[in-house]
Amino acid sequence: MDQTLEAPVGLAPDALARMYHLMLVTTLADKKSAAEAKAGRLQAAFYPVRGMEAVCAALGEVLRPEDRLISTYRNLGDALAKRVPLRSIMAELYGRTEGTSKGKGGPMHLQDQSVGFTATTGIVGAGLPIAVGLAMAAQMDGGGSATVVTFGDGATSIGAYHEAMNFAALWRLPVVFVCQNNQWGEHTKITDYAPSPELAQRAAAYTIPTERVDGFDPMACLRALQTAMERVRRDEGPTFLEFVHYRLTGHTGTADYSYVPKHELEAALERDPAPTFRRWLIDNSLLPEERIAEIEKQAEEYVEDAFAYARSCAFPPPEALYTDVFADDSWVRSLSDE
Ligand SMILES: Cc1ncc(C[n+]2csc(CCOP(=O)(O)OP(=O)(O)O)c2C)c(N)n1
Ligand SMILES: [Mg+2]
Repeated sequence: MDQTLEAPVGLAPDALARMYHLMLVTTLADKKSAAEAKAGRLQAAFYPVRGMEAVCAALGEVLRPEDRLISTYRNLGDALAKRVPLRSIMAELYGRTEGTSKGKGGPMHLQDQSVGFTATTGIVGAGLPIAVGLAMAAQMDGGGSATVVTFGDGATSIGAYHEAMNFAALWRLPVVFVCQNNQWGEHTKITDYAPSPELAQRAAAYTIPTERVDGFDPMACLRALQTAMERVRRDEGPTFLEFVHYRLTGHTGTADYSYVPKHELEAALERDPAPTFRRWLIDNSLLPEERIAEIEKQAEEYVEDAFAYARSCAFPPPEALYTDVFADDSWVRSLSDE
């Protein structure tokens, strides 16, 4: 794995600025959401994404509007990468009517069909067969678009993962598997549940091209994702990418994290994606410091605005209880008439 950031070849300053902005918004919104969860102000648990910012920023560069992204409960950065407005994300986490699912989905079901953020599932590993089905539909429609699915290291031990990999390989489906290896499955360390911590081997067994990538390095993440997306767009089948990083916080925004080995966490925090990227941009004169300051101001304002907006939105009224729950809810309504 590449441990040092390499200067990008032909990457426009705009792309670097966008990536830094997305990483920063993700970090700031994550910290604020965790604090709100601790204060009991969110409507459900919050699943921090700290440590995943580099992968999310790279996803933001490769995904096109027509592509679909399937995510997990740990989805803040993924949603931002697919251009779901932070206002709608936060309104959903606060359980308000202006949320992506009118406040009824919460973090486990964050989705925005209008931008191709197609589904989130709280069932570990369940996103993979959904992505494979969507990729198959895209293939039958003539191809060209990509389906990307993100999931944790723990998901690679789930049966649905293996069924999805087998099917995707056999049908050469246009899907990119993005494994966010943060080295923990809830409170269990990867070395305590996987005979080999190199999860890419599990995909290679299905003849799927794989790559292990330094998930703290935004440029390495970008290169790997670009290659995988090009393969999909050329109709050359699936790719499995294992992004190795580290969970920088507890499993949820309120969870205890004292069980993590101190030296491991300290080493991981040294590589905290947004500040590391910032230093690298300055040291390599890739963005002027004034531009960096401007991005930081914009990111802070964007986050502040989204939280204030979300808190100002109304909760769903009681009569909304049955709307959008059933495709045809007339039978439920008829019960109340009896
Ligand atoms: C099928 C299933 N089993 C167990 C759980 C409980 N659970 C929620 S998150 C989690 C850990 C998953 O770890 P990983 O896939 O590495 O994702 P991470 O939380 O680290 O992002 C578990 C076991 C669940 N949601 N679904
Ligand atoms: Mg994990």
